[in-house]
Amino acid sequence: MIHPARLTFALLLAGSSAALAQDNIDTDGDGLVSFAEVQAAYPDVTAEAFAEADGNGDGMLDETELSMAYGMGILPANY
Ligand SMILES: [Ca+2]
Ligand SMILES: [Ca+2]
Repeated sequence: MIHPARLTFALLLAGSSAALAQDNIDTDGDGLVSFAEVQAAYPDVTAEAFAEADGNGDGMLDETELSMAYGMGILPANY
């Protein structure tokens, strides 16, 4: 059985690595990742995949949407 504290630690690690990746993708540093910024990092990501990741449909990925995109495999987990 996995100790609950270890599981929490693993989740924290996963969260911080997603934040790091966001820093790399967010080239203009506004805290949101546009489709152009995603494509600069991942040329293979389509507009359809971006729209799928953009949960609230505002055309930008915030930290929550970005980590979901990684979790769902829309964006490559290992940047
Ligand atoms: Ca940006
Ligand atoms: Ca959004």
